Amino acid sequence: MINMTKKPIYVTQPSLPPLEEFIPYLEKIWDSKILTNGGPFHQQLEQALCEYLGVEYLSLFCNGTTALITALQALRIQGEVITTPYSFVATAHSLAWNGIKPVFVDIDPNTLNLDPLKIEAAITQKTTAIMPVHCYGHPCDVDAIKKIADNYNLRVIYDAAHAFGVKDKNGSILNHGDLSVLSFHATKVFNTFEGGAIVCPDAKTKLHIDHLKNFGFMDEVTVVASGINGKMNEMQAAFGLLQLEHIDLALASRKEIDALYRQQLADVKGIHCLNDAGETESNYSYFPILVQPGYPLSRDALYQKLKDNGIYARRYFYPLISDFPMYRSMLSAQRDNLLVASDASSKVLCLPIYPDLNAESIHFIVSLVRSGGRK
Ligand code: T4K
Repeated sequence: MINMTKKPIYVTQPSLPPLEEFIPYLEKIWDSKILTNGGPFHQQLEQALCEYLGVEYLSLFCNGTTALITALQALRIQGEVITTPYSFVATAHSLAWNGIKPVFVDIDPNTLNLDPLKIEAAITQKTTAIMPVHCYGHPCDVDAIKKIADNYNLRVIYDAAHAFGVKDKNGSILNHGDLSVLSFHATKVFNTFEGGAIVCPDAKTKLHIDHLKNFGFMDEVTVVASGINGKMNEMQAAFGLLQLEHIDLALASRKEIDALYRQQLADVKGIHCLNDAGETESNYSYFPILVQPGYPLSRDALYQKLKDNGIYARRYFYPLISDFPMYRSMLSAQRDNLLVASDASSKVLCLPIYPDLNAESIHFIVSLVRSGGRK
């Protein structure tokens, strides 16, 4: 079997609505000449997303990283923050940009999310918060994390960059913690080219965050905080509104791809498909497999084999954040503190998943994985 399309297949490809559907939005922007600073599309998207996601308040941002940095500012987090090494590097960088020391704690082998059983041992006098990640959109153990946070008077900021639309038995996963931060980057389930949002528990917090993302301006002449420029512009917001019209179809298509992979890889010795973490609604944002010892190829050999055949799977998350030069000398970054994360990081491979990935491509990818060591 060969890659019939001959086109490279990447780990993801953004969903784009038909271009002609975007033109009327652009015409409105051209007419109004309102390009940014909380314009009409920005307001509409905030409201539409609150309704769609099942959250009360949300503040849009230019990207997820600026939103994370601002979320930490909003809660005036300082000192040390407990976080996961098994994530995209922006999680720890957002702490570093605030002068906060990330303290890495190992992950749960089943969910690959921060392991609540290991959090308490890492708490010191300087700990002020926990920043867990709902990795691949699979929810963290939010109840256990809340218990620890309540006991030690810590704040919780969820990096929910992967968790658009995910629900648990109580509704949106984004309602947990003090704040949750989304990414709407091109590679995410819901994208606004670049973009992000902070989900806020109340109107007062949202107002504070709205000020912070606009230099701290409250009105024309009043600056109430040393804010930043984190605003989403009107073109991104308009695109988001259009994307929302197509999101249910996109999620349904992801669900089918996820099911197809699971079905066709179920009997492959040494390939473990990561399961959900008890969510009632998933977003199928990634398709991580763990390449175990029983498989004839190493993870990196399989990665290379796929690549040689035009399939660009990705090793999210390898290397661990704690292995990057700016973090690796920290005590908490040492490998013996992060055994589960190190193991997962050496075995994981995210297979391509996106709404337009066709059945033929999936069969091709599966055939390469199934054929293991064979050429
Ligand atoms: N927290 C977490 C847990 C995150 O995962 C992220 C971002 C953040 C925070 C920060 O949020 P943002 O500030 O980004 O909003 C990608 C994304 O750039 C990054 O947003 C994402 N996580 C991370 C997991 O993945 P790379 O370095 O893998 O991106 P790149 O450019 O290699 O893209 C992967 C593939 O996607 C490409 O091979 C082709 C395809 N692609 C990519 C882009 C950008 C397209 O088809 N079109 C595109 O426009 O980081």
